[in-house]
Amino acid sequence: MSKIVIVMPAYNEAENIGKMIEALFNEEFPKIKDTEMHLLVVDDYSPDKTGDVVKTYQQKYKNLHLLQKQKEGLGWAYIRGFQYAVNTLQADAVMEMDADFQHPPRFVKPMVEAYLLGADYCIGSRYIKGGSVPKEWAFFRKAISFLGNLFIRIVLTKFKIHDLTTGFRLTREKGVLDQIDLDHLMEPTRFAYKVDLLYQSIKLSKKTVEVPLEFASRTMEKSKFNPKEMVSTFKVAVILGIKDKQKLIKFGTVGFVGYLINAFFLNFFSKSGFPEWASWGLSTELAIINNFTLNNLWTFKTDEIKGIGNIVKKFLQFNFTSLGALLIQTVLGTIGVYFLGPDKRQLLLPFIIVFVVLPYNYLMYTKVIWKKK
Ligand SMILES: Nc1nc2c(ncn2[C@@H]2O[C@H](COP(=O)(O)OP(=O)(O)OP(=O)(O)O)[C@@H](O)[C@H]2O)c(=O)[nH]1
Ligand SMILES: [Mg+2]
Repeated sequence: MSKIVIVMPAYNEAENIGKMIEALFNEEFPKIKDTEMHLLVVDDYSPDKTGDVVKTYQQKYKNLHLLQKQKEGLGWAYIRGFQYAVNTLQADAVMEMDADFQHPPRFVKPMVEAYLLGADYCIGSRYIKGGSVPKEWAFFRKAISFLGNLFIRIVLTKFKIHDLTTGFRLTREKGVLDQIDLDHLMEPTRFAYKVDLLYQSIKLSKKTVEVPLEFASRTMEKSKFNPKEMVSTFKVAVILGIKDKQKLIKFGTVGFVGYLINAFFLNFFSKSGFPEWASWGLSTELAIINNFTLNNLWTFKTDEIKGIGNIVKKFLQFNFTSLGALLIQTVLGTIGVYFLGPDKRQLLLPFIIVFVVLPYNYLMYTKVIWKKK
């Protein structure tokens, strides 16, 4: 049976935490089948004695745990909670959930069900059908939340996921959480740690699902909506977005150098009286040699092919996959020149490269030649 630990940071939540514990243990957990549900409250020695409330309930519920530590901010509360849940409690999956009822307890069950159906990462989503943000929120706050999310979706090019800043999530330990270096997340003292964690989790997860979440407003106390948190969240998103595109940028640069070589020799060979097909074919092959070498040493440095035998083997394979590109360019180029005339030759080449050859190449390089082990 799977063991799921809900990690719940609570700072000065003495008024909420008792109600939350009762709602989970009395109402929600009994409805969840085929799992052992646990709750781990992470308290930073709250002055209002949140920890003491939890201790009282611990006598009643054996699956209720308390981790107390010094205050270091929201990210660290979750990180230390995850580590305790995995190392000490041996969790198969962890959930992130707030203590202030903004994540209503009734949404735990559908998340667990998605996990039991095979999801590695479940995202409680406010921006899919069935999900929502509080009606009480002012238009301004709704707009900030929606546009902020949209911005992060664009920066990270994660259009398939609708809610990238939600705090309600479930993560499988094996294959996802156990692959993440929790001690080195970006902005661990802040809310922004969520974006880094989400970005890494989506990458590792084979099956990510969004489950609707009706996000509630704070019931007990006034919200402390904070522009500093917002700025750091966007900063993390932008840094991750650039990192994410690094390979693509390098690949594009190598491709451009390849294009220059291609263009130079196409001109050279055709001026030297080579037949049309030979000029295209030869100049393309020279570009292929350039691309293999530069991509291996730079773009895919982390997966660099080493050793003469391996390099020869992979170079042959590279040529074989490039045969597709060679064919595409030679055929399209020859046909193009036939219809448009030789003066359009230099114009034709970049078109064929950008729209046909580059997408084909990137796919082949990442999925075949420099495929991750
Ligand atoms: N242990 C611990 N818990 C924290 C800390 N900061 C926040 N929390 C808890 O983490 C959860 C989320 O924090 P909130 O302050 O509600 O953050 P928020 O939901 O983004 O903002 P609000 O709109 O003000 O509710 C709550 O259960 C808090 O009690 C912290 O530094 N340490
Ligand atoms: Mg809150």
